[in-house]
Amino acid sequence: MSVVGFDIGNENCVIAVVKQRGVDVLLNDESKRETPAVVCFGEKQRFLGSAGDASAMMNPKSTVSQVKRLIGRKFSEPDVQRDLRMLPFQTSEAPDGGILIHLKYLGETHTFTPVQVTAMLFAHLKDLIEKNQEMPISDCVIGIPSYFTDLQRRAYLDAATVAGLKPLRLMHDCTATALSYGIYKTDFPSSGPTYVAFVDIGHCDTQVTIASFEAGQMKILSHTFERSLGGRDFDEVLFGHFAAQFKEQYRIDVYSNVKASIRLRAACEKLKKVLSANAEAPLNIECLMDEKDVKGFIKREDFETLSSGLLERIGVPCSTALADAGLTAEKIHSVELVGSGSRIPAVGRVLTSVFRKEPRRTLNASECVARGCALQCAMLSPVFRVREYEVQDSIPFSIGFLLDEAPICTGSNGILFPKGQPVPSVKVLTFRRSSSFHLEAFYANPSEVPAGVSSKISCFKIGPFQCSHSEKARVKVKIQLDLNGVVFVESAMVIDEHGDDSSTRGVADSMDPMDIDCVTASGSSEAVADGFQESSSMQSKSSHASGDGKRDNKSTRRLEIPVTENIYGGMTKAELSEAQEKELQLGQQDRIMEQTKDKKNALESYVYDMRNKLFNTYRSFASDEEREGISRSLQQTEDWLYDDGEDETENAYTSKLEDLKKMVDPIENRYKDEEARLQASRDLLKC
Ligand code: ATP
Ligand code: K
Ligand code: MG
Repeated sequence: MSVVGFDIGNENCVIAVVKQRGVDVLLNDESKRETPAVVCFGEKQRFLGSAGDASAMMNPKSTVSQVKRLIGRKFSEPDVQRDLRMLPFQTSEAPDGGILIHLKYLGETHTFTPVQVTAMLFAHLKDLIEKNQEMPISDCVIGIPSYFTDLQRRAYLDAATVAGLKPLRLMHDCTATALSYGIYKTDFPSSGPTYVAFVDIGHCDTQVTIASFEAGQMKILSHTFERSLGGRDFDEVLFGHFAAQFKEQYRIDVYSNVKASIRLRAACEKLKKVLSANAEAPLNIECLMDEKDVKGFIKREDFETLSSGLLERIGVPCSTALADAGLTAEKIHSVELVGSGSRIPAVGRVLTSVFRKEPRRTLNASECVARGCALQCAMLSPVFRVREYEVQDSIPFSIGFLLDEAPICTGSNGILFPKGQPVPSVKVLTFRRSSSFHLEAFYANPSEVPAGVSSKISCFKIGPFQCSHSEKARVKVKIQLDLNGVVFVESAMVIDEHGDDSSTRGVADSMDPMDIDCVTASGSSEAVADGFQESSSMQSKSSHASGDGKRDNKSTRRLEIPVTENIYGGMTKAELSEAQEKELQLGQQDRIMEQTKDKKNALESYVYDMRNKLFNTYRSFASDEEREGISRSLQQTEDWLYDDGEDETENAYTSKLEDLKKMVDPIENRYKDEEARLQASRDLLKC
């Protein structure tokens, strides 16, 4: 059984696998440690990962990249619209407000959701691992940005499920990074916590996290982000610069030409990378547009001037992360810079000025997220034993609840899980109600969530139920913010009390006009109660705190009542299994095509191989007639391969091969018999 960590980036995916001796990053088919996050839909099959990237240019409109930008989001969000303008494939608004991707595949127009395309990437990575490890895998931990909304988290889980994976947890990218930093480090001072800032600059986003480390444990103090600021924005600066220059110099408008803009964008990304190591760099593209070759050149300092606005913006989430953690820059022991977008030298200068110390690059910038996820997976998996290490993560958004459309009475604006709340957490609310009611989860503070995100998360109908002994029943509702950072009503029950509860009820009613008895919180210890790890003392503590369980009076009966959830924009169970079915079909189609290619190659090499042998090794074992006949058939097969047989079924190639073999086998056998005879006589002589 393998345990696996995935980092699905906007540009690159990394797979880490835990082995007996540590964590390994898995190589893909091209022996690379990073696999492009690209799915290309061809005439006959899909091309995934590296193969997708290789076919992208031939088929730009049917190539999907940066799907992570789209998953779990609304088509109408201005940010989404901006991203879509840069992406060459066609999209439209789904009935639920989400995004649909339309493209040509198998010669027809097909429609896929971002969840489906993400599932394809997951399935591809799963395939790579299974081939490498020679066994099936399902348990995994997946890195996600801390700013992912509830819907995006659910969408990621759905995508993993469609691909046949079983995510043990979604883990914030920087928490995974912090884990891969902290768990190996044994020299933290015992005098108090060590504060470390992690800054991850990816292709599209920037995330900052401040973590506190002590021996055997780490705790996240703050997560901040700039969702739309990453390496790609630096490419765009160069792109804009050269597009304008070429317009003047060569009279070409790359914006008007899909292929030309894709090529210029790719060239600018390369140029940016060259500038990370060199003071200046050239840009040459042959036949970019209108049969014109273009040439350009830029100095690193000019690039930095052009990107000064972007560089400044990187400082913002850094300062906020300090403020949210309640720390000054002086308190930060070190700053760790990760994500390949951070390789731009000027980024280091910005961080130095915010944190008053030079950032370090202790971790492997492109692999630390996947490695941390793999470690977490090993910690959660019963199969592995990992050193005791406590990871306490938190969410960056305040989540509130509405009771039949009015904020529940918790002291502040209906907030049940404030920003910074540890994940996982459980809260138990007690309501006095006479009939079924609705609880609605919402983001309580619009300024915390990324711009354009709807505040509505999900709605839960509690009931129906009957109250037998009083006109209002006590209903206990258990609400989870789980390990994935997803919020939901876990269960609800009616507490049926016999006898003298009227006085307590009176008190509760008068204290609480919303008919809510109590709000009881428990931190990450609840997860222990829910069976993730050891520690039974915490379990009894939390059940005591929630006043739940056996402690109650003998005369109290509890009755579980139905909870119906409505996730705004999520997939239904039926849609999920339909997507699973579809993914299996697509995978099957790809496999058939791969096998067909293999069979065609086998036939082709047989033709060449036999032609060679027929006139050399086998020469004296065939009659002239036989040789001529076979030679003719080989030629006919070769001609067929380049003509009608260019694009045939697996069966067609197999049967052609069998036909040839029928002619050649007798000769091959004569040769083998003779070889055996010679060997036998050699052995005889030896004795
Ligand atoms: P995200 O985190 O946004 O989902 P990702 O994890 O795929 O994306 P990374 O692989 O961390 O992103 O970083 C990719 C970005 O890093 C790209 O924009 C790429 O151009 C940039 N990059 C890679 N190498 C260098 C370099 N040497 N100098 C500058 N930028 C680089
Ligand atoms: K990555
Ligand atoms: Mg990343």
